Amino acid sequence: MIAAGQTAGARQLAELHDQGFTIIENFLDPARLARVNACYDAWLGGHQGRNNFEGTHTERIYTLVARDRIFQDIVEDPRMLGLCDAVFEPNYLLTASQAIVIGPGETPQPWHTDDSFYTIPRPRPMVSLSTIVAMEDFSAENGGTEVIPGSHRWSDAEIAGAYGQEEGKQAPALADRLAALAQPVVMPAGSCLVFAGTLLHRGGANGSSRTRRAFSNQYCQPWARPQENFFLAIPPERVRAMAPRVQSLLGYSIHPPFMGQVTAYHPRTALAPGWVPPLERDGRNF
Ligand SMILES: O=C(O)CCC(=O)C(=O)O
Repeated sequence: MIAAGQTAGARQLAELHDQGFTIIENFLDPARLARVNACYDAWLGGHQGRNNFEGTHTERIYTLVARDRIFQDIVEDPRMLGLCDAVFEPNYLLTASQAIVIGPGETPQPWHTDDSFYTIPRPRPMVSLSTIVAMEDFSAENGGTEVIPGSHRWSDAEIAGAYGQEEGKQAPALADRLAALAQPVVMPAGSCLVFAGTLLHRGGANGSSRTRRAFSNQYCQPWARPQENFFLAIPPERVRAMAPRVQSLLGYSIHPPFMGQVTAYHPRTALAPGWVPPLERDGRNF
């Protein structure tokens, strides 16, 4: 509900700070939903999860942003970048981009946060911001994401016993607390859940007879190391054809004064056709 005089973006930003998550309704219109579903139809059948975290009944498609133009358009959606602008320093980055398709019979993922590898003491501001876009209606039965509202404010001590533990393996008092607080995110297809990298969440169990299609784009501060190494994952010829904003999100940008430089040049220069790294130009080894 948007209060009088409040924009959707302002309401979402307030929710993000207050409860650790928010939802952008109608993030994908029917045309985009159809396009993404067509991509999934063509591509699924590849990378099966290898462990309880990836999900043994879950299929993932990594480096989604580079696989079709539609994902580049989605990554730079102004509603999402508006939230990133409000949370991060300029020149923020994409840190992950993947499809997550939870199959029937999947068990709940371990509770986790998405920026735990940035070992700055908690509670702290988020270093990353995650999205989960529902490609079909999310419910408590079909593996819809579950969140622990307010856990983005938990301390290291509070979160320690919850993090990464499989269902039933936490200390009983904590397991009870998590069970009491856990909230399934019920939202229609096309909605986008946005949450702080510091928020406890997990993919839910899928007790339905169908897969639960979704994808996750994640953004991080310009000084944080991204999870996916897009420089190696995406050939420069592909990056060259992308929009300047997407190139910047992939790391072809400078965080002033010189983070991201390539032998003292802007990384965008490395996208020029025929570019030779300065290191190799004069043929001298030194
Ligand atoms: O698929 C989901 O709903 C959540 C997945 C997730 O949190 C993850 O894989 O890090």
